[in-house]
Amino acid sequence: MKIHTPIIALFFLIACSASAQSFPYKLPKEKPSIPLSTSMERNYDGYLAPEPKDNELYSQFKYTELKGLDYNNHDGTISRRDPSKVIFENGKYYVWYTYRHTATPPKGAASATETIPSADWDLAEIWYATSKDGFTWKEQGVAIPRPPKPNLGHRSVSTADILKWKGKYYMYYQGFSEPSGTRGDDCPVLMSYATSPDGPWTATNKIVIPNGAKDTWDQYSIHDPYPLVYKGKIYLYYKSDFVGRPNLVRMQGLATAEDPFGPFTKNPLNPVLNSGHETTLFPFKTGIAALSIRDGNEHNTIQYSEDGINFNIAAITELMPDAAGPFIPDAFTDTKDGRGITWGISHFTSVNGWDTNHAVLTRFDCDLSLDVDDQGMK
Ligand code: AAL
Repeated sequence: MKIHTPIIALFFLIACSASAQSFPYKLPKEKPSIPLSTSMERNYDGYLAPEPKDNELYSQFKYTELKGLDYNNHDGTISRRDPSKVIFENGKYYVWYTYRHTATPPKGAASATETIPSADWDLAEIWYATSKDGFTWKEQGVAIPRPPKPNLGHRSVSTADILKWKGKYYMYYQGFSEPSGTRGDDCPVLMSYATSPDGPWTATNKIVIPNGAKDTWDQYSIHDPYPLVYKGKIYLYYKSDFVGRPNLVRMQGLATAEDPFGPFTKNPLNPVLNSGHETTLFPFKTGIAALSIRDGNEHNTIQYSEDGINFNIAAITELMPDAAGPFIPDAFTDTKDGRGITWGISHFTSVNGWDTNHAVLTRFDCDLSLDVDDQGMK
């Protein structure tokens, strides 16, 4: 084959320029002006800091068993799960949670009776505990009981979260009027209010966040209500399930209100988070950060949005706290400089899914605070 000298020269030139354009040995901090692969473009243009240690929203999670709560030797008859945020009032920490104490562990919807639970959160009440140090807790008993039939929630009340607004306390929670699992995990959100975190709580016995219209993403369930105060309003995040079992796709929406009794307006861009299961969010700098924990393409991420609506992945992590209820000192202060979180209460379930026999509350610690350095020191 005859090769012309000018063609050889051209190959030589291309080879030289390619090696001149290779990535240098030391990874540049700024995006270098050379052609980049999609992956390296993302490394500079994406939302993630190049290294977790440089990323304020990166953390790993440490777990510590709580002291003071009895589980009947973990025989499945006592369960505590889905903790609320932790708040600090009257010189102590408070947490609310789903409490089930039944004669048997859950047996599925087909076997459910007035006394046999279908699911771990069936035949449950909302109980609370207090603590001086966040490790040893004293169970205080029921905060919100199941109301008598035919009130909404007479079958089970579960998965509560707390709002403090103008000096009063508002509890949002799931209210089941049939055993969970009968069709799906269907329920609306109810609300009770009190002038003290110790109660007594008054139930409104009304749906406060209604299900979506037929054929919309949140038509069947509104789960995991999670209120924060942001931009002068109540920003209440929630989870719903597309389609229905066995093909649930879980995403999270936002509903806002100017009054704890509502009306709540669902955000037109819902769902605002395409992943996660239970809701865990907190004010961070001028925006809102979210833990996207168990389900979806973006599970195991920590996300950030400047407006509480448009979230981007800020960090990828692992072993995240299920159903985390963090202690958020500025959850209700309408801060414009959110400081983040360092600990909270989450749960471990004995088996994932409907078959969960029982769940236990645990403490988690993390470094998602702007007030601690990488070693967790102030
Ligand atoms: C939890 C939460 C809701 C569901 C069930 C109990 O993890 O998402 O509360 O209804 O599972």
